[in-house]
Amino acid sequence: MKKYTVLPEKGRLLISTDLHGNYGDFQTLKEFFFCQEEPVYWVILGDAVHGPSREHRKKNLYDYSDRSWDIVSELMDLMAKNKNIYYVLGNHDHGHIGGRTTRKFHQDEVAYLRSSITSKQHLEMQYFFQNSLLAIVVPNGLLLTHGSPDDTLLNIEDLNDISFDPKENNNYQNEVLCSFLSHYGQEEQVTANLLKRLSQNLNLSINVVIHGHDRSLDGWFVEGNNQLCPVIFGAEKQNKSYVFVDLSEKFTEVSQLEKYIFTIYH
Ligand SMILES: [Mn+2]
Repeated sequence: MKKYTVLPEKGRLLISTDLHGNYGDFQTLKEFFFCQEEPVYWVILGDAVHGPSREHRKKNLYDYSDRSWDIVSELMDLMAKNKNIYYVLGNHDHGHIGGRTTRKFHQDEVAYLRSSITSKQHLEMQYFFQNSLLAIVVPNGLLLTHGSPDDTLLNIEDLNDISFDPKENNNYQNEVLCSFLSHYGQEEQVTANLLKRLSQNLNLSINVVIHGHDRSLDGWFVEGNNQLCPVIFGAEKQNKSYVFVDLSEKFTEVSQLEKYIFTIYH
């Protein structure tokens, strides 16, 4: 099944990362997206689900109620109507379709969410995650992923043979899956190796990884001079950030992206 796609070369692109059940942030992004002129695309880089428990809500950064299901349910509706919205799987999402369960806010976040919705809703959620992607290539020079992958992947076409169920994969496929879903910032040379290989595969010049999976109170950070992580979940409210770029502008280095990082609440 298709696990990556290549976006068009014209229009604009909104890139947002981890929501972790924060419906207010989702709503704000949605309003921004739907007031843009066409053509406009929206890539959501995973971990829509798993919000704070009651106990964690006492802490400032996590003062919102967990509306994981509402977000997934609405995304399913939006994506059925609008083919310009793309969802990339995160490691928290993966827990619902064969990946390892996560324990950030609950002992077993997968079991907790499953028990808080009906079995029909959970099946719909699993179907949604099963049909999500591992990576999106933007011809203007970007690779969009949840984690920041290492250079294990030998050919971008190999992504399409990977199953989200680790039991169906060989060791190489599981290493790639793990690196796309769960790895943090890479050394510059490791990311450069991966991007060089993918550029050759695709006959494009891909120079920067934009990923989620990590947090920063400041709202975004750069690693290895070729990776950018815009942060919503785990950023101070006034710093929560997304990226909004023109698909016709080429990006050869991460610093060119800085002027396209915007705060959600401005
Ligand atoms: Mn994650």
